[in-house]
Amino acid sequence: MKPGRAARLCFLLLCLCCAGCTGWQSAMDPQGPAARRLDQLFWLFTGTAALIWLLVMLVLALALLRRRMPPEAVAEHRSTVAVGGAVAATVLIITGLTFASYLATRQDSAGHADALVIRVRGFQWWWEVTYPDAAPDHSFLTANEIHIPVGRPVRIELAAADVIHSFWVPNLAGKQDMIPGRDNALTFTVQQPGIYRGQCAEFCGLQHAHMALLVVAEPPEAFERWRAAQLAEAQAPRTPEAAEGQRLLEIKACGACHTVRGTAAAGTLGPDLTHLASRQYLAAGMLPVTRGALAAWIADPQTIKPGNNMPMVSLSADELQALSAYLVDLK
Ligand code: HEC
Ligand SMILES: [Cu+2]
Repeated sequence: MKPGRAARLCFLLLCLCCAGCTGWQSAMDPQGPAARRLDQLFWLFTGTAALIWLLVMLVLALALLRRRMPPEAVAEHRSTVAVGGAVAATVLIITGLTFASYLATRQDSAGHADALVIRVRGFQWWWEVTYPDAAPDHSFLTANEIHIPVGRPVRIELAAADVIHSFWVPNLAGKQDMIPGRDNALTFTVQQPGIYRGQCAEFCGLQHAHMALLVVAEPPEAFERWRAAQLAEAQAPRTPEAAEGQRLLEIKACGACHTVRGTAAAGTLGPDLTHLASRQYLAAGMLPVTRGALAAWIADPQTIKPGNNMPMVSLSADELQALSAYLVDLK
């Protein structure tokens, strides 16, 4: 290996270790029973494999030390016993590990009577999040950021709009694929309030690496406040500039792809923008939600996230200012 490549490999390993230890998007820092079961499974597999490796090395070393062969008959008898024993041990160990992984993951797709149901649909390259409710005026849509109450099971129903994606929030649960035409689900409970980062885990095209999401786990009261705020229609413009922004959003192409509840914009090809500014990031983790970032994104989404499905809409500088003034107020 060339020294440059070795250095890069070391750097990568170091980064992985840091990410693992700090717990930022790490399966090694479980924050709920589902993730903890997987973490234990990981150590069970690693421990078993390490033990077997040590054992094999030991036997190999012994064999190398005792080079001189015993008489033929004895050797044959011994090796039959050894091979038979090794086969039996292999079958036992593999059966045990298979059973352990069944136990660890069987509850991931189980239903819970009191689970909070959230629907997540993968798009190239963002996440549509629906909070369904029996009363239609109590269900709402958002994108890329999922709020959940701590201590209550959450059932995420997964679907895909275009290609196969995979929902993965390493600190909270295992991966689950999102497959067009097939309904998958993932159930987990989070015990610690916090913000957990997730990532699409199935290569889904050009911007797969920029398809992140956040899970915000908060105390039940904070979650209910958030839900009530999301249910409301969009904040009405407070300045003439913002009012102009709303008008532009409705008459330009934006409204054909985006919904802002309470306005004429009702498209469904892009993220719902009704409470855009209540979220932390734009474009699935790419930019923070600030007025500057909004203007940059709208002015040229294809330079920031090449190949994504939002086209550049031709706008004057004033129009761009008005749109960003309007959007940054959609709390
Ligand atoms: C052809 C459909 C289409 C049109 C037209 C369109 N967008 Fe988008 N927009 C998208 C898609 C798709 C995304 C998600 C991109 C991604 O993250 O990969 C997006 C993302 C966004 C976001 C980030 C939202 C988030 O939660 O991450 C904003 C803000 C936005 N668009 C505003 C606008 C504005 C303003 C206009 C009009 C000038 C507009 N869009 C026109 C499809 C469109
Ligand atoms: Cu992907």
